[in-house]
Amino acid sequence: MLRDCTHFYIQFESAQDTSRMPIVDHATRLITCKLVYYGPGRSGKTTNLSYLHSALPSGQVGSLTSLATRRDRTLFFDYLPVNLGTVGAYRVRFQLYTVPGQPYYRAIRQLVLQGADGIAFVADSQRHRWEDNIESMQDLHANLAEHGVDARGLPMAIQYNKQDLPPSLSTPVNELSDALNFRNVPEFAADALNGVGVFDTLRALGMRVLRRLGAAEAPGMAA
Ligand SMILES: Nc1nc2c(ncn2[C@@H]2O[C@H](COP(=O)(O)OP(=O)(O)O)[C@@H](O)[C@H]2O)c(=O)[nH]1
Ligand SMILES: [Mg+2]
Repeated sequence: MLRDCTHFYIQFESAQDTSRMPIVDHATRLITCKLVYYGPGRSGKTTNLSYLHSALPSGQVGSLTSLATRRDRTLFFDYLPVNLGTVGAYRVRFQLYTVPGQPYYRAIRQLVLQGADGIAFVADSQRHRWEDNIESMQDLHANLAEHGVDARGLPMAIQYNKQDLPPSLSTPVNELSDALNFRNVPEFAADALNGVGVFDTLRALGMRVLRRLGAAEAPGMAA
């Protein structure tokens, strides 16, 4: 996973806008990036983290922490730390968070979003969730704006989850893309329950975040 990162070298000095940059600890040679899985309630954000937790070797992944409300199983957020290789002499750790998608948890989404280095937007491909996806994308942009963050500068990947469902129940990727991917960011069809598209989404987002950190492709090496 993210073995490609070795194809990058880092120019820390060139990093701009340090307020939102991943944490680079030169003493321990560790880069820590915060990635937030965003999207409407029940789109499959927790399922992404669960899959990563079960599929990655224990040396690469920590425990999956979930904070749930008492009355129902709605999650406040999930947290999963993942170590995915090295960039040059630096180890890279991604801290993955999910937000609760339900509209009334806006304050929690605001908190979880704080300091995010990248966003994985998990859309629910089920036809009846069309409006919820669009509302959640608008909510994301509004919440980022409240943090003073211009969404256009923030690395993002979009995942069209539940594409395993039959066409009668799910919207095709191209239609979802037209409605949601106006920034033309990396996008992936997914069936997170079975892991399809899960690593692709994380890898694409991770690469974007590391690039933004000041990483540049080493001459002559493929991305
Ligand atoms: N068919 C199908 N169901 C999924 C997929 N991903 C998640 N689900 C189901 O969707 C529901 C909500 O998933 P969850 O990860 O809890 O959503 P969250 O609210 O975004 O964290 C659960 O019942 C999952 O089993 C998928 O790719 N395909
Ligand atoms: Mg969840």
